[in-house]
Amino acid sequence: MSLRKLIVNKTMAALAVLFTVFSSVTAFAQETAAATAKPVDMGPVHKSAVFYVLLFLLLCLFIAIIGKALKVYELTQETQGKPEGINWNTVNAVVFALFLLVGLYGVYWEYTVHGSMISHMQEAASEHGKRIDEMFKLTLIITSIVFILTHIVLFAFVYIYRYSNKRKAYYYPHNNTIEKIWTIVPALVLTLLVLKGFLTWRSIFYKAEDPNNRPLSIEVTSSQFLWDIRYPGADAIVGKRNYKLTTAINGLGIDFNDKNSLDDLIADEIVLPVNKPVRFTLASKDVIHSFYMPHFRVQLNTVPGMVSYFEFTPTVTTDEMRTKLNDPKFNYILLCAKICGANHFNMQKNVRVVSEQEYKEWLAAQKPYLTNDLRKAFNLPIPVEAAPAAATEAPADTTATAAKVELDVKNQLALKK
Ligand SMILES: [Cu+2]
Repeated sequence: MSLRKLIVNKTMAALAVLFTVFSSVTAFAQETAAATAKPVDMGPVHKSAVFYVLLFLLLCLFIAIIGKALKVYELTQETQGKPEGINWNTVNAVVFALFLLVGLYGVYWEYTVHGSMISHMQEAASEHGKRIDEMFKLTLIITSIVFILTHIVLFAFVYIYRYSNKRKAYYYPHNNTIEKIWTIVPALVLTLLVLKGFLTWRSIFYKAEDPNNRPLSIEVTSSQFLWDIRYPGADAIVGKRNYKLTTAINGLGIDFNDKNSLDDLIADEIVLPVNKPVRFTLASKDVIHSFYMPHFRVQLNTVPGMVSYFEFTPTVTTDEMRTKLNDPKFNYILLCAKICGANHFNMQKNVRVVSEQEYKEWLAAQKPYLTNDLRKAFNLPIPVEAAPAAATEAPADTTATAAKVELDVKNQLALKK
């Protein structure tokens, strides 16, 4: 009888705890309701880590209280001669079934809400982009079907075949036919996907050069946190570079002893003629960045110490895309897709795809890389109208790199005088 009394007391205690939690929650809710009348700045509270730690501890405490209350309820049942209590097998099975339903709704939500966010990306604006999109769609369709089916089977089995003392588990150790099916089918599907990926990759990176339609060459160099863009001049070739030639006035280390460098142009944006192949030469001055132009389905790392290439053909001009998307402010962009440092988000450049005629007009308006200071440093003749008197005293022979660096210093000193 005294035990029974104790249990009764425990139940009372559990009820008292539940009542306290309920009343404090209600009181808090009322306080918040009152606060809506007079707005309070909760910003600093929501930003502090302590707030979330406390919230987490409160949640743990809440779960622990519920657990204790249930345990007390079970003990009471037991002492009253009802040994069954809560059927945890059924509870688990129902939670699994709910998890499946919520999960499937999550998949639906992800596809519709986030799926519609890529509307600006719906059409690839390059030739190879269409092939990449096809692969992406095929992979997504196959994996979605497999994902949904396997998860329905997984959770439905847990629910349907939960423990019951009315039936006995069926012993089914091995079946060769099933083993064969679930080995061969995934192997075939994966072979198809990998082969398609391999062929797509080759078609993008191993193009046979067409002598009648040579790609336009553009060099892009990344550094923390900007892009340097170099266009070739009339010769259509960007000149050589050597990192040893890097100085304050020659940030890219361009070798102006190479004749191809002399007419190279500096640009502030990337402008591409439509339907003409373009070959980007990519390099980096400090860390690994990633050359990413999402609308053209172009992405390649720029790696310090090595040069990489990406060749593609833009097929839709900026104006056409603006009409298609019904967005007069639309612009293609170049981004850095590597978290390369604190101001990584700043690495953006405007990209414009225009007609051949517009491209030529734009190119004619770009400034040359070779400034008069650089001409002095490389001992090159300075155009008559701009030549200052001090530039003529540099010695003529400059074949060795060491001599060039020395000369550079000398010239800079001369300029300071
Ligand atoms: Cu970067």
